[in-house]
Amino acid sequence: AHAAVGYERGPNPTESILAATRGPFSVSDTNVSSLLVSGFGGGTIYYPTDTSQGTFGGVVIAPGYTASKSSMAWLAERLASHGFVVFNIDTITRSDQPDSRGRQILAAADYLTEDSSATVRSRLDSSRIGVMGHSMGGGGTLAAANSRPSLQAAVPLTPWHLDKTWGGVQVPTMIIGAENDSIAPVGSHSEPFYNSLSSAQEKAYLELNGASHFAPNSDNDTIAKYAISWMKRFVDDDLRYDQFLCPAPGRSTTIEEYRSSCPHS
Ligand code: 9J3
Ligand code: ZN
Repeated sequence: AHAAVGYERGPNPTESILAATRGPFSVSDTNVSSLLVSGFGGGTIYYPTDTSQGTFGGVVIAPGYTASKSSMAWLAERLASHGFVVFNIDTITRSDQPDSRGRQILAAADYLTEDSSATVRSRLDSSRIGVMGHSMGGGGTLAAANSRPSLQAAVPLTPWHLDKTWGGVQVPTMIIGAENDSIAPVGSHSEPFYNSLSSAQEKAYLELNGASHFAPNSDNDTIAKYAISWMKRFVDDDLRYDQFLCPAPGRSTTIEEYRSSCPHS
């Protein structure tokens, strides 16, 4: 046991809490119209209704090429139910490229912290923001982390980007790749991205066993468990989640391989 050192929210985590499709917090949501924002395409903010435990960290999620926010809604709501204010965004156009998606993630983070409703902002700790995205949105997640080192955590999901070198990223980053991804094959995307993270003190690479490029687009307990644990560990500094990250999990029916900087300091 240890004294609380971070921004712990919610009960002591267990495997079964993380495996459930909903976490311990009730969640409400509010839509942000694309017509009322600039720099990204609007979206849906999911937030815990609870106001009794203090503020929550924030997470911005971006979709992949041709996709809309609906493709990531399962994860946005699930993450919020563990105690995060989650902004699941649309991009300006569905064909925006990864670097543009990265700028849009940052514009959405700024909207969340500065311009969102009083209901949302009263629940948000604007100094603790993480970023996620799928495919080109995962490439955008790397780009966002590279350009804003003050972000607390990044989780690119089956990320796609033409740039294979991310040695400037200092943000704690967990890359989740899929073994059978033929659109962003791990050998030319996730694995070189992970191997290039020479400036990130805290990093992990999770490869989903037998999974496709589109694994992040529907309920996936492995993605949820590790993405939530990473956000809890680094957005909330919640050391209770170290047990799921270190020592690194071994190969299993759902995990092809896992590499990391364990132990996380
Ligand atoms: O799902 C993605 O964002 C895909 C990346 C992709 O289709 O790249 C080909 C141009
Ligand atoms: Zn591999």
